[in-house]
Amino acid sequence: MPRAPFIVIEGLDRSGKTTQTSLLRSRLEQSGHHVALLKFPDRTTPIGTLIDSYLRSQSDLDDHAIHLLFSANRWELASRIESNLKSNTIVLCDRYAFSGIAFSAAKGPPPLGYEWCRAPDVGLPCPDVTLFLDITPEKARERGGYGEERYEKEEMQRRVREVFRRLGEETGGGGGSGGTTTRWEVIDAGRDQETVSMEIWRRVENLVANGLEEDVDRLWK
Ligand code: NYM
Repeated sequence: MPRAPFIVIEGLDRSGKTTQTSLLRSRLEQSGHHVALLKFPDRTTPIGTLIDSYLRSQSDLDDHAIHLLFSANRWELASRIESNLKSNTIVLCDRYAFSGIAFSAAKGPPPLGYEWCRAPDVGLPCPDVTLFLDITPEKARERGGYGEERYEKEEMQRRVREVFRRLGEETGGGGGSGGTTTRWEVIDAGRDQETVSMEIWRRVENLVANGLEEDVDRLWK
């Protein structure tokens, strides 16, 4: 029996990621699929509580320490992702390891280093498709700018976007380190909500209709 696909939606802050994730979930459910919606960071777990406090600047942590907590927060849910997929429940995830690397590697000085940032996430379940919602910092500003949390600054977002671009090239190409083959789809998220959601549907339609025979892959392994 085929398993369900693992779909990740990634993107910059203000890219409409959370809205699009919820629209996609409704559409999948209306088509009769079971869907488990996850969001990283998952602020409800004990590790997530530490992350939440850090993001709101209510606590301070060393850059390495917070990076490892974000990754641990994903590992906490890794087995749930796998068991859902096996029982034919689509896993739809709002942010994943790619955000973890992009935001941490864009920090500094001193820089953490791209390879170091990627290491703790090696071996996590690999998404079958990653939809990257791309938006220019200028367009994001038009949408009302950034909020109050850490990282929500234009210069930082510009650097984050660069790291995402690298991740897409290395991971999506299939020729990247470790040969991981998530299908990496860049979607212009600067357009209106309906156009973006139609495009997302177009890019996942076949995958969800057919399911997958092969086991879940591992990230960067
Ligand atoms: N973020 C998110 C990280 O720095 N590392 C991670 O591993 C993840 C999953 O947290 N600015 C950052 C990106 C966001 C912030 O995300 C909170 P959201 O989607 O606004 O709750």
